[in-house]
Amino acid sequence: MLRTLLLTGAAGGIGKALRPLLKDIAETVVLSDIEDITELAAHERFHACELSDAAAVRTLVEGVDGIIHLGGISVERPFELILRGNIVGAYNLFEAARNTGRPRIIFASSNHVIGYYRRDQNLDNAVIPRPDTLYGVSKAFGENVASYYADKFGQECLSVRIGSCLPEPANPRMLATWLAVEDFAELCARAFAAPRIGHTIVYGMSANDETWWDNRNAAFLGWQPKHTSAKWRAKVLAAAPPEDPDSREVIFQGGGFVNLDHPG
Ligand code: NAI
Ligand code: 15L
Repeated sequence: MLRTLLLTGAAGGIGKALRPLLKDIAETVVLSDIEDITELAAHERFHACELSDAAAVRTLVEGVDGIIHLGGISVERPFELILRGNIVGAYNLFEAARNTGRPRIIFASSNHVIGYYRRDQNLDNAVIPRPDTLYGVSKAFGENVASYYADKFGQECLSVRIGSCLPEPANPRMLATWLAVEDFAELCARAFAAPRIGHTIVYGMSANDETWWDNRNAAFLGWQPKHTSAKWRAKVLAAAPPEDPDSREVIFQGGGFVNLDHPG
């Protein structure tokens, strides 16, 4: 059990769903975001912080024993926003951790780091990135910062290439990419409890019937997802229009992100 866990991006979709599950991981959870969070459980407190403000991030990180870093831009946006939230933000967080006792970090990376691989390719965690968006590029930057800080300073980190962490899969693609928040919480618990993680990359998906991803190189974590998208299969397929197998969003792992306009 950690004494104090920091959760950035706590006002977002995953943050809200994850909060109740964190009381099994830490005695106190510090919630952080640029949006205010006013309703707090007994074990939670709130600390507003803009991730691009290095001094503020340093103060935020001081004294915590572990970090789940969800904060930042979570979809494709103009570069200035991505630069602030995901690139400067990730750098500030790792720099603050390095200078304040090196609390272990779980970094919310994304499947959009590898979105330009095809769905008929099975990927392990050693493949080179093929980002599908500037957003994916920024997540690859975060993974690289994590790798550098692990090698140079011994700052440990689990980069989780999250698939689709929503209450339930919303389209046929998500039958492969869906991650139950309970499985994510269990992964975080394993990462904090493991004797050593260095910098490890893991794909964040539940025990779905289809998958394009192979987590064998991270098997030492002992993470075995318990949930599956299979229970929504019939509902998802009934609601979805027929898929065109020749469309780019069906060919590539990143789905609709590969069709987004470049925001330049
Ligand atoms: P979200 O967009 O709902 O939440 C992100 C939170 O970060 C928001 O509450 C926002 O206010 C905060 N934030 C944004 N810019 C900030 C800044 N400059 N300083 C401080 N806080 C800032 O995203 P969601 O869905 O909860 O995802 C959480 C993380 O997981 C994100 O980093 C996202 O990229 C990643 N992820 C999520 C996936 C999903 O399926 N939901 C899939 C892959 C990755
Ligand atoms: C992500 O990285 C996004 O944050 C989220 O909004 C989903 O679209 C997810 O990937 C996905 O690929 O389904």
